[in-house]
Amino acid sequence: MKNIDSKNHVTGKSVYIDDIPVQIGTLFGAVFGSPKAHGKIINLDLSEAESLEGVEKIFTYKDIPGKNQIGGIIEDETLFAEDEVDFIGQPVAFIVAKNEIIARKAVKLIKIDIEELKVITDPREAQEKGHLLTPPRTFKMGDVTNEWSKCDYIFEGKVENGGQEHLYIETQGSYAYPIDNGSIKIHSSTQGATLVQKIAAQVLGLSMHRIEVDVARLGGAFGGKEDQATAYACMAALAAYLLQKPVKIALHRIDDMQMTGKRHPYSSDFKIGLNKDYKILALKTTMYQNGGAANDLSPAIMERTLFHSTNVYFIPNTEVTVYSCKTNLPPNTAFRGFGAPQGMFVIEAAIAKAACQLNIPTSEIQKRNFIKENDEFQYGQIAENANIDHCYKTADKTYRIEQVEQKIQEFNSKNTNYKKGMAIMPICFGISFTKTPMNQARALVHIYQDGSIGISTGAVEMGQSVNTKMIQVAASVFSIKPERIKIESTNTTRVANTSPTAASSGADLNGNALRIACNTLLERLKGTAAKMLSCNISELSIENETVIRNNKKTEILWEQLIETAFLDRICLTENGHYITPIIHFDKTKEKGHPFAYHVYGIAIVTVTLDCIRGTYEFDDVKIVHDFGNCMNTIIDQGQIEGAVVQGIGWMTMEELSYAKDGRLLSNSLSTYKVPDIYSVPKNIDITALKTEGPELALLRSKAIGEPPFMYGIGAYFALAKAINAFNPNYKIDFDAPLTPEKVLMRLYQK
Ligand code: LUZ
Ligand code: MOS
Repeated sequence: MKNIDSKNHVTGKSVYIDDIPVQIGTLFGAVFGSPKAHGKIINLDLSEAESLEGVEKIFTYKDIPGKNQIGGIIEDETLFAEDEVDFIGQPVAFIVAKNEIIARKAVKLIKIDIEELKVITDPREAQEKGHLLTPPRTFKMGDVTNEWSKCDYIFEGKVENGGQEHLYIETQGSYAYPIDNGSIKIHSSTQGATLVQKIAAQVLGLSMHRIEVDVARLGGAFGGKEDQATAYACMAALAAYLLQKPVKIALHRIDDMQMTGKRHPYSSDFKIGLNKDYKILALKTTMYQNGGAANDLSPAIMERTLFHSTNVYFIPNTEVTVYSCKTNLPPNTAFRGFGAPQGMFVIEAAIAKAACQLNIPTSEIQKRNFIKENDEFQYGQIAENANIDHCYKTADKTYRIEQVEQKIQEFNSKNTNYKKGMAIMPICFGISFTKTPMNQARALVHIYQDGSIGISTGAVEMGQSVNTKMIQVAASVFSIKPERIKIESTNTTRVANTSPTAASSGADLNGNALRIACNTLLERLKGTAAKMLSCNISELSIENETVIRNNKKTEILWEQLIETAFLDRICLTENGHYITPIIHFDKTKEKGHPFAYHVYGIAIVTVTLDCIRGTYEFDDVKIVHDFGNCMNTIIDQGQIEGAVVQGIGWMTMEELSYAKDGRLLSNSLSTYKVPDIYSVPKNIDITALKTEGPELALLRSKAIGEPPFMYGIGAYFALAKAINAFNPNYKIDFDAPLTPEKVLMRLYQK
């Protein structure tokens, strides 16, 4: 099945927040954000803005009837600043006006006096001064301290990775209006409908049942709307509630870029020890996460960094610590990979450094240390179906790694101004929310009298095609045409208490809830058919919209079956509830079995570098990926291609730049470069590893959203190799993104 929305997307018919036909009298909101990164608010003068013709009202924290608090994990973030501001763009006031132009004009008329305090943007500086968002956490296995003496080689180094702007095409926004009985309906561009419902209720001082949140689809999210859509939904809801009028907000790009958090930059130190057979014996890492001014999802992201800090390797002695540092930047947040890319970049850097110093190919270390069946991850989970060696061998057989290397060497020996480089990037990503209680979902299925079906789940469609997969699930359980099935919007009154659609597990969790609901209905329908045929349920199945009895077609077709069931007063509605079995984690020991399963894969990344200009083109990304039993090849290939390009962007182009005063300098697409059609690899080859897939994946089809992002990390190491081929003085260092400017400096560094 193709993505069911594809035609409407390309013809512009799909409706996003800003396209919802508005009610008469709808007002428009704009946010006044702090112009300073840190300070005490001495005076806020709204008078001039308030007197602007067309301004309805300006809201501040003083107007909040409930709690001025939107922190999701830890209550440390206000909706509107009270006496202090902690980052530039931090919402201080919300202007509601007759139209958007007036609202934006009024923003400029607000005057604020701020007594400035010291601005910190560097996580190490924050840590030194004791500015931490949460206490540090350490994952340990074996005994690092006593292992160093057994190592033949020890290498140390420092790693920097930048943040990343989500750049969802649809910016943050929401549309809220009063409905009956003092309730509020919110259309929000959020990954987490229930989170918006819960926090909006808290801000308004209402119970959750007074708030209905509806999500049709998002124009992209990538994690940027797991937590950070909430503030804008709350602002619109607050104004709608207090004014009893419809209120809409949709951020302009430049405001969205300045005000919202991004992927976390980290600064890290590593120490790695190997024996003379290149077995990694010990790894010690300390990472400083730049959390921004409030927790947001940083504690959970820190946790996933720890989980993935050994990537796909078995390292018997490890000690990894992450500090979550409080700085005066917008609170950084979820972004595809959720801390894992940062952890994986560090271990790959450590291995690359060792290989560089030992003058051997990086793959010689990588392949000797792949995790094997029944090895223990440093968090206690035992590796099952550990496919990475299988991936490597398949990649070698399919793509001939040695030949790729030889060709590169030949090219490099014949060319002086162009050099090629190659890197192998293996991945291992754990599937499940690391917070066990979040791994639950529900789905609601109505079969209508005419045999058509409406399904609702907690999953949010954000371009990843989860809706298409949901229809596939229902169609396959009932064995009916997908055209009979409609997927409804994600709505808190139909499916309650949802986890955000995140952690690559939207399809697994919601699809399994849906499968359970559909199976229950199917059994009921078979009961009706058994009555019609006076036979046993066990003789019956439905195939291609026809009731089958003992492998023979009967006269009973789907529509007739449904009509009969309805007249027989059979309930044609069902709710399914799914929880991921097995998983658990004990934070006091930092051990457990947090993941339903792992996704493995390997990418071979090659690049051609123009050594005069410092510019480069990625030639090939050749991938062997463990899809399990892939339920939709087109969709999953699309996810991999997008993820690879996004990963390459993070590693090589996308450079967030902040001034010392905390101002984001790269606040538009002219100063922040994302991959475009010219910078995507010339060729992305994807080979599916032949496996049957884990039972805990939806229809044995493994989660796809985040894991392939990490293939992009290979881009850094491929580029470093190419630089080294031109400039032998260049000793690999780790300072991502490796932009053309940085590449050029390294090409000619002495
Ligand atoms: N969000 C979350 C995530 O709340 N918990 C997670 O474990 C996670 N993992 C990946 C992406 N988003
Ligand atoms: Mo996410 S990074 O919202 O799965």
